Amino acid sequence: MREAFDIFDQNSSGYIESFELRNVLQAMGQNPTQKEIDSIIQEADFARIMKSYVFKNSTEIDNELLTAFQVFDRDKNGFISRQELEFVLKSIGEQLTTEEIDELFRSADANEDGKISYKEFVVLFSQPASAKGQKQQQT
Ligand SMILES: [Ca+2]
Ligand SMILES: [Ca+2]
Repeated sequence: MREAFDIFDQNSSGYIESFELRNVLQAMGQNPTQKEIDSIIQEADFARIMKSYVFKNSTEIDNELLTAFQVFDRDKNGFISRQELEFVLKSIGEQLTTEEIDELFRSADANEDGKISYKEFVVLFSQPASAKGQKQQQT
């Protein structure tokens, strides 16, 4: 969120000013009038601006991740337990050892409370592939 805010807040004033909003909208191919800018500034909160202009695509990604999360969260308590992770991985045919599942679970469970929240799940799947799977294949 902070990063996205900085895209708008080009002079780092901590506020999004109308010329900054205009610059960003123009960079995205929008051509708003000053009146439109003013009314956006006045009426729209920042979250709504971001949602409609910046994160259109990431919202779609979020929906996919949420669907995936719900597949893992079999008892629908809002968290993925170690058992749920293992069950789903095995049911989709992943041949993982107990150690590998432990490792995956630990890397996902950022706050180490023994369960994977949706936030942690998103982080796990948003990581660049290079951050995971760097294990050397020894033959
Ligand atoms: Ca669960
Ligand atoms: Ca956790």
